[in-house]
Order: sequence, then structure tokens, then C-alpha cells
Amino acid sequence: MSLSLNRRGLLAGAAAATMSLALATGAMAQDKVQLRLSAVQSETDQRSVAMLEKFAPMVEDFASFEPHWNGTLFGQGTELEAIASGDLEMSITSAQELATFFPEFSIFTAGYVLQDADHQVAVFKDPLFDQFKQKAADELGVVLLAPMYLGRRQVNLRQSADELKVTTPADLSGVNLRMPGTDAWQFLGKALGANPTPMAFTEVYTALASGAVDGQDNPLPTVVDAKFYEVTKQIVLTSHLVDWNFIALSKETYDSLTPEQQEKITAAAWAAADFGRELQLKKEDELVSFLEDNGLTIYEPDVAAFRNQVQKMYLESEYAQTWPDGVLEKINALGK
Ligand code: KDO
Repeated sequence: MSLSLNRRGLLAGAAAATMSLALATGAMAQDKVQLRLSAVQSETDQRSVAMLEKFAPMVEDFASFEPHWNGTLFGQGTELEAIASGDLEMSITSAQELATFFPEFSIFTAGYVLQDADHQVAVFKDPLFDQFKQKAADELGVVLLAPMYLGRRQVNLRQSADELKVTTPADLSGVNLRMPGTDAWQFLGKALGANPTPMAFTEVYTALASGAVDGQDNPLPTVVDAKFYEVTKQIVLTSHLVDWNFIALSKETYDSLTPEQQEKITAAAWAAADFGRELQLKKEDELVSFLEDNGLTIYEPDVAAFRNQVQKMYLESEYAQTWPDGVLEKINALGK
């Protein structure tokens, strides 16, 4: 009897200890700020790796970082509204998505303006960018913490170079080119000479495999990470947009932090942005041979022809009317 009592007593004691531990950790977890991040890239994308390896550890003493990759929590282009409505705390947003709320952000979506990763950082840190950060914070409730390098966007086609050789924008006439869903993206597709089709990132692989679209545009690391190279045959090195994203945080969440925590979360975002940029740049350099080994033809078109047409179309567009006076000149002055 005493044995069974001891056993029962032990079990009861263990249960009580487990309960108090759960309450304690639960309470501690509840003390941590919840940072749900929704993004459409995979967990192996360099930006995701950077958030997991750099951002998460630097904020873990006061925040619970909860990433949702592959668009599993919110679909592409819906994240900013989710943040504004309090249903999400973080996203890896873009100037193209911000331009749907504030047209002036389209200056950072125009082809052949930003020159390289260093130029992006210089622009983000320059006072010229303050008005853009302020607008996102004041009118959308989104704090842009740091710039993430996505890479040089290239035209990636299903057709082989023997079937369709692209030298100038005229060669893309009639080509059904998937572009992300916002107007700024559609305009870029038209400026390249193609027939743009709006489509969410997570649908692109299937659309390429089925022939629903003729191609898509993304940097080489994305072509590999999303396995687009399995269902395409060529890459035209237009480098039409040196693309970037922004690590975005709900202003309500940011304002709820102590000044020290605000400094920490900003430093963590920059640490992730810097780490991810180096990874992405390295990938861009080494992936040409990987893609050629996997049967893709990769070549440079008449880049000047693409640059001239794209820049002309943007300058003549209604987008250019929304650009604050002097900003384009300041952006250019920060470049090489
Ligand atoms: C895309 O949908 O092609 C795009 O490259 C747009 C970017 O702004 C960004 O959303 C990116 O997808 C995702 O992060 C997936 O790489």
C-alpha cells in the first residue's frame, strides 16, 4: 500500500511541478512580444535564413519571433493591411506594395534606377528616405526597419534561346510575362516590352510548368530557391531592377517596446539585412554556373536598349508625376 501511495504521491507531485513549470514558462512566453512574420519566400531563401539566424536570437529575450514562410499565413500583397489591422506584426515588404498606398514609393520600383546593394543602403540611410519612412509609419502604421537586398531581376523564360532569342524589348512583344500583382509591377513588365500577367509568387512554378505563362522575372537566387529553373530554359540578363525589400514592423508593436528594446529590434533587423545581403550577393555570383549545369542558357541582351526604353517609359509615366521634387537626382547622386 505504502508503495502505491508513494507512487501516487510521486505522480501527483510530478503533475503539480509540470503544471507550475508550464504556467511559469507560459507566463514568461506571454510576457514576450509576439512577432508573427508573414512572407511568401521559403525558409531556405537567404532573407529567411538571415531572419532566423540573426534577427531571432537578437530579440529573443523580449520577443517571440514566429515566422510563417511560403505565404502560409497571409497571401502576397495582403501583409501590410494585416499589419495595419493588427492581425500581423511583421512582413518582408516591398516598395511595389507600399506604392499601392503611397504612389511616390514607385520611384524605388522604377527599372534601372537603383544601381547595386550598396546604393540601396545609401538611399535607405539618406535623409531623402525619411519622408517615405514617416509616411509608412504615420499613415499605415508600419515601421520600415532595414533594407533587404533581393537582387538583380532577370527575365526567365520557358522557351529555349533557339525558340526565342531576346536582344531588345521588341523581342519580348507578346511574351506572357508573369509579374507580381501590383500596378507598379505590371508597369515594369510593359516597360520591358512584354505582356505582363499579374500572379502571386506561390503560383508561379505551376504556371511555368503548365505553360500558363511564358516566363517570370526574379534574381538568380530566387530562380534557384523557388526551383523555377526546373521549368524554364533560359535567363536573359536584363538586370532591369536591382530589387529590395524592407523589414516591416507594426508601429503599434514598435511603440509598445521600451527604448532599449526599440534599439535592439532595429539593430537585429540591420544585422539580418546585412547578413542576408552578403549571402544573396554570394549566391548571385555563384549561381550562373549552377544554372548552366542544369541546362539553362544564360546570356546578356542589348542592356542599353532595355535601359533606354525602360527609363524613357518611367520618366513619361504618371508614376514620375508622383515622385517628390529632387529625389531622383539625390538617388542618382548617391550612386556610382
Ligand atoms: C515576386 O513575387 O516575384 C517577388 O520577387 C516580389 C518581391 O517583392 C518579393 O515579394 C519576393 O517575390 C518574395 O519575397 C519571394 O522571393
